[in-house]
Amino acid sequence: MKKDGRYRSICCLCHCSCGFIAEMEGGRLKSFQGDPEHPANRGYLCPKAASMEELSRSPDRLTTPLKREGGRFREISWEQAYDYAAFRLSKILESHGSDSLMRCSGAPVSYDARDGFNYLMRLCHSPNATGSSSYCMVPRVTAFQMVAGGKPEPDFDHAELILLWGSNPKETNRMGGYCAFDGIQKVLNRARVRGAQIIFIDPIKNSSVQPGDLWLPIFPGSDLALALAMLRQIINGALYDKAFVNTYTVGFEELKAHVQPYTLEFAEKKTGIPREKIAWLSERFARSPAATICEGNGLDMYCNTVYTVQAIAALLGITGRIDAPGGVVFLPFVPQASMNNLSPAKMAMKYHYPLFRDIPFPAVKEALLSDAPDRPRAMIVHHANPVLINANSVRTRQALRKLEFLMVDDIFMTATAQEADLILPAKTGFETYGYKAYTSFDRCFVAFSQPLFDAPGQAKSVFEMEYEIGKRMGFSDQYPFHDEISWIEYALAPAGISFETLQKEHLIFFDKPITYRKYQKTGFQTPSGKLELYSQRMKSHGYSPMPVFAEGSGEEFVQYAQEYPLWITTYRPGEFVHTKLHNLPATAKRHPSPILWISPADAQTYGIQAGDHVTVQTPDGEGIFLAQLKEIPWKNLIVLEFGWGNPTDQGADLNRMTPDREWDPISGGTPNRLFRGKIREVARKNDSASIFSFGTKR
Ligand SMILES: Nc1nc2c(c(=O)[nH]1)N[C@H]1C(S)=C(S)[C@@H](COP(=O)(O)OP(=O)(O)OC[C@H]3O[C@@H](n4cnc5c(=O)[nH]c(N)nc54)[C@H](O)[C@@H]3O)O[C@H]1N2
Ligand SMILES: Nc1nc2c(c(=O)[nH]1)N[C@H]1C(S)=C(S)[C@@H](COP(=O)(O)OP(=O)(O)OC[C@H]3O[C@@H](n4cnc5c(=O)[nH]c(N)nc54)[C@H](O)[C@@H]3O)O[C@H]1N2
Ligand code: SF4
Ligand SMILES: [Mo]
Repeated sequence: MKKDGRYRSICCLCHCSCGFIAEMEGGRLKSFQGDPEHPANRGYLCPKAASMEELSRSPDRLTTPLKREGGRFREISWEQAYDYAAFRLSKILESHGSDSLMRCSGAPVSYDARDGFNYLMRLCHSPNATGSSSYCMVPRVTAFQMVAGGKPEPDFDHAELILLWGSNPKETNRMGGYCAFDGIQKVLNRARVRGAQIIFIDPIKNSSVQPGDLWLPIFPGSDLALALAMLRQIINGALYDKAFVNTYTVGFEELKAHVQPYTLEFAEKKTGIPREKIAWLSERFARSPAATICEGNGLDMYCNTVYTVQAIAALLGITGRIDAPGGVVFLPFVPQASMNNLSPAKMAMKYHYPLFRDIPFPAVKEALLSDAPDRPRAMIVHHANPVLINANSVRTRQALRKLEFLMVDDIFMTATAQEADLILPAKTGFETYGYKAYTSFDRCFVAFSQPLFDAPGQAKSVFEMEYEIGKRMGFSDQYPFHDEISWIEYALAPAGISFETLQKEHLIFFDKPITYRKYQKTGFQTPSGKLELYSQRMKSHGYSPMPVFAEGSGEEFVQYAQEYPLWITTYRPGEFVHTKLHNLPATAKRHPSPILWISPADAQTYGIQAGDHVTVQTPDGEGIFLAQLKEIPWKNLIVLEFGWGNPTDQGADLNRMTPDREWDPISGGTPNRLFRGKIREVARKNDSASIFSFGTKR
């Protein structure tokens, strides 16, 4: 039990890793506040932080290892669990080789999530990684890597024009976790006070839009048309940075010829943005003395994500804004030990997605369902919920059942854990030691996190589980850590930070000031050393070297248009993080059910009132959602909420309804954000209809 007193730590509920100060009394959390000295949030905490103690004390927590036996889970001891895991994994490796093992991880919200079971993969000679990367950030990183050799981050503090392109930082705080010194909320307000213009490119007026900002509504998944038309306007209007383009880019002439078909008329038709507005935006962006683009997750989860962001990177490129003040900048990072240093090129199945860092989960799924010879036979799911987060959860479940061994470590019984052969109960970041390294426009820094609460039951740190299983597989001499403290020591050794120093200092800053225009000395980290507006790398792997227009939803929608008149896109509410927190009283009270947003005009057409329970059907499945009216500038476009569907909540699993037949050819991401559907049933409170409850019909 924690002694009474004040403790500094970091919140592990989302990527932002905000600093907070807790006051503990009698082993309970007496009060907590944002840490005013922590540069990622400067005292700000979002409402989710109020769930930290509930998370630790939830009666839903997994408290003991569970083994599947005859279709049921049986409680077993840790010794039995370690022996069983080691035996199954060793056997499968022996029979099928190192490629038969795969690690599936979720969004790297904490470094426990990033690193757990990764060293074991290395010791098993398996670089096979899958998870949520095809939906989250990595497609964008891949696109920037092709053009610029890395992922630069927006220099908000020096920008005169900020395009928030598919990004909703008020709800998601996304940039707080990556690079905004003082936290994104303060950074954007600073920009507004300074007189910078903020433009949101977004299908809906998201909650980050403030009075004075401009919102440009765009049809979901059509951003590629906008970016291509902007490239054409800027190139044809000679508004690009000629000196920069001449010296530091390759492929400009090819790009110029390539974008000619992408006229304003074309873009207007695809995006719904009037042509004059697109012309204005192109000129406004090109002529701005310092313009930046913060591309968000709103661009991921379409069939055209990588090409879209490749076009956005080209926009930043031809206007000379990459690594320039007020543009997007390559930031230094705290050096850390890599857990799995095996070459991703060696991954089994890698040849299908040669430019992508991981193996896209949809591809893993198809390999399993088709009994492909290079499919994985054993999977370790760590800190992830692949059943609920991938398109078509029915087929995801079927695929996981094809594995010879599925091991899941989690804190709750999730939709994925239900499929496991072995479930290991994990400690949360509020119950273990941990750390986070941050980059920012001021300096990089590392923050310490420490246990506040006792873990429930027998829950353990993932690093202890990993070591104990590794030891039984014969790797004890090769492990550089055996618990979370030795893991921190190992991970931070390259930075010269010991556990003891970190514990004492809590925040350690690195004097690595950011620098601009590094390319003048070192070139860009691309094969040509220049910005690649024409990517030979993409061409050599059979892709188009320049972004070609493709529909965000893929092509199959044509087939369904008649029977399913609605377009559906999805959103995530600020109260939750993906499939997490729905079962905790504080969040559940504020947001008790999955929401459907519909425009007043469509609501009238379909006879829907706010508060109705609406069954929405797609070609793949259906779910029940609570109707709310919302300003949506398109006819027949509705918005559904993502994240429900665990056995611990009563909500509709949105990905029971999403299609997994088409995907982005480069990143493997399915169009989880754009698919066809129809209203099947509407129930009003006083109806006797049985659907006046939530849940997914299986
Ligand atoms: N349709 C649709 N699909 C989407 C999205 C969408 O917007 N719409 N969003 C996509 C995006 S951007 C992402 S990042 C993915 C998210 O994909 P995931 O990261 O796989 O989803 P999470 O719900 O965050 O799953 C994390 C799991 O870790 C568990 N967990 C929490 N804390 C701990 C801990 O301390 N230790 C361990 N071992 N486990 C813990 C949680 O209980 C949960 O089951 O979903 C993607 N899928
Ligand atoms: N509270 C909370 N915070 C989170 C998370 C969470 O689940 N909950 N998840 C974390 C994770 S893993 C991620 S990836 C980030 C995501 O954080 P962000 O990058 O901010 O992304 P989203 O909130 O998914 O979507 C941002 C905006 O994109 C818009 N959008 C949707 N489709 C399109 C489109 O086709 N074009 C354009 N231009 N815009 C579109 C949406 O309407 C939304 O307003 O948030 C992180 N922070
Ligand atoms: S933004 Fe994320 S890290 Fe910060 S307080 Fe909220 S949940 Fe915690
Ligand atoms: Mo994400």
